[in-house]
Amino acid sequence: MNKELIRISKFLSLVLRHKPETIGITLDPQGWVDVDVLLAASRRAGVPLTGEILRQVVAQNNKQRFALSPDGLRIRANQGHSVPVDLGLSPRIPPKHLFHGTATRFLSSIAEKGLLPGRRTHVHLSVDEQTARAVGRRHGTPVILTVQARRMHDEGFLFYCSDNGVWLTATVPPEFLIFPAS
Ligand code: HQG
Repeated sequence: MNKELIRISKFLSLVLRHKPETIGITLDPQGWVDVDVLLAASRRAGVPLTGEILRQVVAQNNKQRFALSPDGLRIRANQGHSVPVDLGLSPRIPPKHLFHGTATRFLSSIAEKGLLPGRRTHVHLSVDEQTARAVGRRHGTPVILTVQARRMHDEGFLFYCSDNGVWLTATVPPEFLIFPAS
């Protein structure tokens, strides 16, 4: 993605995940908004978005953050919301281990309270350590926590996998976390 598309992607993350009201749109309960409505509202807010640019961002986005409906008339974020939406995902059986990247400064709180979703609707987990490291680096010195996902599942916790491959769960109590040896 070039710089302009990255800028548009960040704008879309803001309005499709967190603050649709900043451009005067509302998401439906599943997180969708009409493409025409989004384009008009974006232009009114000074973001020169066209249908063609939108399709490029959806197609080229490095994490496939956004999805168009099959008829191409609606768009939503695949995950990462802070506004409550029902993505319609079915619970899935997770692999034995999933990974969460965080920053060292959060470790004592996480050891005490477990992983909490914060302002998002879910805790985000990845299947690979490399992704977790990149996520952790956004917050400071990265550290990778191993989540005993299958054990959690066997004890009744629900896991979902978003359309772009991010594993989601409500919280991870500390007893299911493996901390790296320090
Ligand atoms: C931490 C990006 C203290 C948690 C990424 C994280 C991801 C705690 C931070 C997606 C805690 C929340 C989400 C506790 C958790 N005490 N800190 N008890 N429990 N934390 O940004 O997982 O690029 O809301 O470890 O790739 O970093 O935007 O979550 O450090 O998939 O598409 O609180 O965002 O995706 O930070 O990132 P975030 P995240 P996009």
